Amino acid sequence: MKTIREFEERLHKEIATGAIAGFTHLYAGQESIAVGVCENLTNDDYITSTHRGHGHCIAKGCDVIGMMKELYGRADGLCKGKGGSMHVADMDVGMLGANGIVGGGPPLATGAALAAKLDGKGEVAVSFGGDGSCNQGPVFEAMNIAAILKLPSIYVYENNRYSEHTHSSYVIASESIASRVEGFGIHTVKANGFDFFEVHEVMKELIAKAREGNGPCAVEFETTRFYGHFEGDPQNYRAPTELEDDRENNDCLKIFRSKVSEAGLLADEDLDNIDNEVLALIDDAVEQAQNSPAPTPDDVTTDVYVSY
Ligand SMILES: Cc1ncc(C[n+]2csc(CCOP(=O)(O)OP(=O)(O)O)c2C)c(N)n1
Ligand SMILES: [Mg+2]
Repeated sequence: MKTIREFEERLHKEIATGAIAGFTHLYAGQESIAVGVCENLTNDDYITSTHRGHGHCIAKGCDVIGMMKELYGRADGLCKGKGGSMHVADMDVGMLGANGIVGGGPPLATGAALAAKLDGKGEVAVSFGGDGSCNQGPVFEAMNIAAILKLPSIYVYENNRYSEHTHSSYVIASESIASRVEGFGIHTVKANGFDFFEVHEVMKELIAKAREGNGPCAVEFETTRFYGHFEGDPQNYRAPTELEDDRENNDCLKIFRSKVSEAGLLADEDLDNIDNEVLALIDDAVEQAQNSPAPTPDDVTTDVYVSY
């Protein structure tokens, strides 16, 4: 969670210098969801992600330095600098891709779940999606076929209140996302996404059920994003104290720290050591990314088609 937070906090600064090209959507504030989900998965399980995908990639095990290089568009980035923020992928760890198409992930995860079912080894596929993506038609088609075929797919909704600049209460025509998904006969849970332990427990049960062949399930997590929809968004659609309040009371890292400290699971010193290790890793990632080579003009025509 701390690695994701620092990756994003650092990007917030580096993007402002103009060093990173393209559109970037930061995941800070939502870390407990990516990590609480992916801690229950192995490299053989699949995830699909969104335009706000850095957290999902890191939680699934993508190399952080390779990711930073990718965002800088470098030739030795995780996708050779050809993907950038919205298209980070790493098949070796089951990360099937961040995705610029809102609602693009659930159909891909459903396909991966079909492959997993045919494989018969108990793998599952998880799609991450925002509140806005629940209004996309392909999402419903995917859920319907997953329910019909009893696929091991899990649809995770991160309801961070906004789709771009529009509040979810204004555009979601049902009591909740969860109640809508239930319409497909899919077992659905609503949970607190600010608390890593709650996310982890809820997902542990849902993923185990999917692995055992009980068909798809879904979960709607309440969460918040600490930055704008995209970097540069002035966020004048949010209430004046909303962000301060979230940083004070709904920060999943603060909640994690206070829970593990109160339970005597980790000492302050251990947590500080993790923080320092993460800061050093992110410093190293930025330095390496800044000093890595850019792709050459010849690289433009490679990786365009799959070679057989
Ligand atoms: C099919 C499609 N429609 C519209 C967009 C433009 N768009 C990009 S992000 C976004 C909002 C998505 O909101 P949500 O799903 O809640 O995710 P969040 O940004 O909150 O993480 C929209 C409408 C898009 N990328 N793809
Ligand atoms: Mg949203």
